Amino acid sequence: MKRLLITGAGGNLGKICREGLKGYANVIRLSDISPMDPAGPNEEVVQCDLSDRAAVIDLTKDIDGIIHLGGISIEAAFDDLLQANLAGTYNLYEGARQNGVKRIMFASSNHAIGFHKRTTKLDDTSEQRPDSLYGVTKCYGEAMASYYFDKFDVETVSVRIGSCFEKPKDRRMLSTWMSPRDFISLMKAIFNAPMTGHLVMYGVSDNTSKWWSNDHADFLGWKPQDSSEQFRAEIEATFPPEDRHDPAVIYQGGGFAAKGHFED
Ligand code: NAI
Ligand code: 15L
Repeated sequence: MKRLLITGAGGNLGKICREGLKGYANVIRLSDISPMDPAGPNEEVVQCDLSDRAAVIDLTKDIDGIIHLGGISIEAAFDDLLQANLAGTYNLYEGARQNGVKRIMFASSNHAIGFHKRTTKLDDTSEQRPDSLYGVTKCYGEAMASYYFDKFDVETVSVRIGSCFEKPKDRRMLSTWMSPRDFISLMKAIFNAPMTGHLVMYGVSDNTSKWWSNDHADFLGWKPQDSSEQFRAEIEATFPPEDRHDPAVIYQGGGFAAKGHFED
């Protein structure tokens, strides 16, 4: 990997990547709409709004691979999602096409499939069932990735990330948790793979309780090292047992599925 672009570099996963991928590429270009720490060795820092097409075309020049994390990461008003997640993702793919970028990691989300029940085991072929407008933007991103591969040969791994934080924050995350360490090893596996085409997979650690089977992890040769089990006793002592009639417990997307329309 010579030149890697990370969008959303100022956010939670962006900071994890900035630290965890130091030295992985000759140059890492870090971009966000918000100010970031100044560039260190082998880094470039470029503040850019993903909804500004001309700026994004410039941002993607002289780049081999992109980790696309930038955008709104929770449920939000449609007009905001429209700019950051819909226009932003289109602009990024156009930049990639025009500038010959070979491969993208698209940060999709479990909220693209969040209206499946927890009792249904999913795989990469399962139907998209978004649980929020935010989830709809992730389905759109996956479709954009598929289209840009089929028509223009820009490869993407769309990773339906579960919950990537230092540790699980509630009982649901015992199933959806992904450790930062596993996230970084997955980023390397994605860009080290000889070919990917467009593939969909789940970003989840080796938790005992999981709702997703992940054949494409094997294809990439990626094996998660961590498991949420180390946090189970603490989480179960902190949070009361779940009510199995609660929609936030029935559906994989949890609170995203249970909440009403954001703008009502
Ligand atoms: P975050 O909200 O901490 O980071 C997103 C970054 O994108 C922020 O720094 C924000 O300033 C930037 N951004 C927002 N609008 C922008 C725009 N118009 N132009 C440029 N930059 C913009 O989110 P986090 O947790 O780091 O997630 C990163 C990505 O991974 C997001 O796309 C999110 O949807 C996805 N994801 C994250 C999960 C997690 O567990 N952290 C789970 C599933 C998906
Ligand atoms: C996501 O897509 C969000 O970006 C993140 O903040 C968490 O809410 C995560 O899903 C989750 O489902 O835990």
